[in-house]
Amino acid sequence: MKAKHALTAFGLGLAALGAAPLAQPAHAADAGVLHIFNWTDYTAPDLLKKFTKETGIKVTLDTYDSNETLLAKLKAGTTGYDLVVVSDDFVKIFEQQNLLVKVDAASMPNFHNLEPRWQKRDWDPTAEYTVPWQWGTTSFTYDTKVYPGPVDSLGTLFKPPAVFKGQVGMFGSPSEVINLALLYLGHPPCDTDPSDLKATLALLEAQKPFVKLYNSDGIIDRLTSGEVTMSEQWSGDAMRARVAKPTLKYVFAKEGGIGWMDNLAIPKGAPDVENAKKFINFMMDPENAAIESNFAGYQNAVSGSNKYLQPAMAASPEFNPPSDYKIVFSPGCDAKATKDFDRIWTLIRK
Ligand code: N2P
Repeated sequence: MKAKHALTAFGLGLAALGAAPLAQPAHAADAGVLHIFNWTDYTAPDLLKKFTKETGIKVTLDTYDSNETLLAKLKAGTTGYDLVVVSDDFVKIFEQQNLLVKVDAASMPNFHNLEPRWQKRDWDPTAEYTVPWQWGTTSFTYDTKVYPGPVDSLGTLFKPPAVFKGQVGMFGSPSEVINLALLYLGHPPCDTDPSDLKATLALLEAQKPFVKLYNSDGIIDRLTSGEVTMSEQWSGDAMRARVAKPTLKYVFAKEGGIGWMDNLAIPKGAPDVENAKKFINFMMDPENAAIESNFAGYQNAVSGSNKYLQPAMAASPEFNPPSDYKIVFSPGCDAKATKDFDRIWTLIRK
């Protein structure tokens, strides 16, 4: 899935393409333009405006809903994008499939601003291909007006009370739905044990009558409009939804939640690697990292950014998981687990 964003409100988007004929492939002729492909609802407009102001480089933005969608898109061939955002558990997969350009972030002027714990990340220990974008957790949100709770378990999402029949939103990606289901059942992410997977399939099959849709796009709107009353969700989006509709509550379940860090990377075939590197360096500036956190509601990895955070966001429960909350990062599924997950996904979605 890809959503084209009309950024013309602040002078970007298609206007950036100038007089380029519409039929022109990719973006080879767009000197002075940076083409970003990022997750849905995840790029602060002010950040792009500031980047353009400081560098003269115009920016276009398209979005996707999952790592799987991005992977399929890049595998299909050159996309014309200069920058993409890949989650920790998919970085190795993209690397192994030869889809990324080396960025050698450690040699960039702002690299020293990264918090030491994020300079060497398991999925890219020498920052050869990526730098951190944002990190957060995955759990779910429900409307306390519809169901007063209390809720302390992922069981409310996977075995919902009757009031949620046909009311639940789940993400649209196999890795994010199945790994959360595995966590609920007490199994590790990317599990390939046949009996664990059988139980996971049974759980998701039984949940289906409660599920209105599987779609990672547009969740904030669906929760605030009441189109769904419970949804799998990422923490920052949960905060934004709750600010708009205070009866919504993001759950820190006793089973834990999935942790993730998304990372900036340059896809092979990027028309303008130098512009992409400029943006990567720009993102390791504390003020810029904070602009993004303030928009999206997620933690960043840049030291010194805290003083620029909006106090209400920085103090929000979604931004500050309880200290005893179990946050499980997925190691990244191997080919066998990916195949098993795809099989389960096909059965659930049919
Ligand atoms: C926020 C997107 C979060 C992506 N709208 C989680 N990997």
